[in-house]
Amino acid sequence: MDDLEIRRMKNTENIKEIPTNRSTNHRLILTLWILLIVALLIVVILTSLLFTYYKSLSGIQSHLENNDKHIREEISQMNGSLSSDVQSILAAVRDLEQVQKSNYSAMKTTVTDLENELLMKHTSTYIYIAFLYSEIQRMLGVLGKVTEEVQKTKSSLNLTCSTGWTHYGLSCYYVSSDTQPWNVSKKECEDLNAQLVVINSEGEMNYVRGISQGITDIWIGLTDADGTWKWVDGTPYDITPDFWENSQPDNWMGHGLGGGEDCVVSRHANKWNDCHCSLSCRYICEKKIF
Ligand code: MBG
Ligand code: CA
Repeated sequence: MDDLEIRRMKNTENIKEIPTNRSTNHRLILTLWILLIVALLIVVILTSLLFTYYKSLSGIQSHLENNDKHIREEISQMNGSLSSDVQSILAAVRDLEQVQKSNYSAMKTTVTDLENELLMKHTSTYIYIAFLYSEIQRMLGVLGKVTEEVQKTKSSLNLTCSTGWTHYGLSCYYVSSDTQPWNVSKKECEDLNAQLVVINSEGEMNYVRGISQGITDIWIGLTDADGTWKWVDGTPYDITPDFWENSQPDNWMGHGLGGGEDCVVSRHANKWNDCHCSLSCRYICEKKIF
């Protein structure tokens, strides 16, 4: 290839290069425009976002401010009512203190009164006990003297029972060793300046039980020969206790001795039975000391 040809070729290439550069410039400018528009769009979007955010922030701020205001108002109201509550509580406490003070003073007065009353009662009780004690001492002295006198009188009156007789209360008692019908027994006692025993009390009956141990039937001074029960010394039957066996007295006639049963025995040193007066039994005489 010669030089000329080479030059031609180069020119041809240069002629081709010129339109290519122009298109590249166009493309560059277009790209720049696009970038500019995109940048503008981004700016617009960001601005609107910022604006929206700012709007919502101001809404929140105003809401918070409202809340704050509301809370402040409530706190102020609460402060007001709290202070009035505290005032009324303080007033109530003061009232209570007052009431307590007056109650305490009333109680103190009552306690003092009670103490005084108790003291007075104690003192009077003590005085009364001392008086009773001295009275008892005096009466014991009198009793000692009376006992002494009784002993003297007893020995001067010779209150002992004769031999063969035993003593209970103000009487002497004799338990016969022989057996007799009731009428004879009555007469035997009278001959001894005594009478068939008259039982005036449970104590005396117990004494009779004691001295008639082991004896089946022993006559006592009770009869209804004239139709009603009578003690031999005239003591009314209805003022003395009785000690009848079960189903007695029965005025039994089955004995075949004629009539019923009009005279009384103490049986087995325990209870009474009416028997036919003709039966022979041991008997108890009683002699009054006075
Ligand atoms: C007897 C009595 C008698 C009469 C009889 C009646 C078993 O006792 O001694 O007096 O009462 O009983 O059955
Ligand atoms: Ca009988």
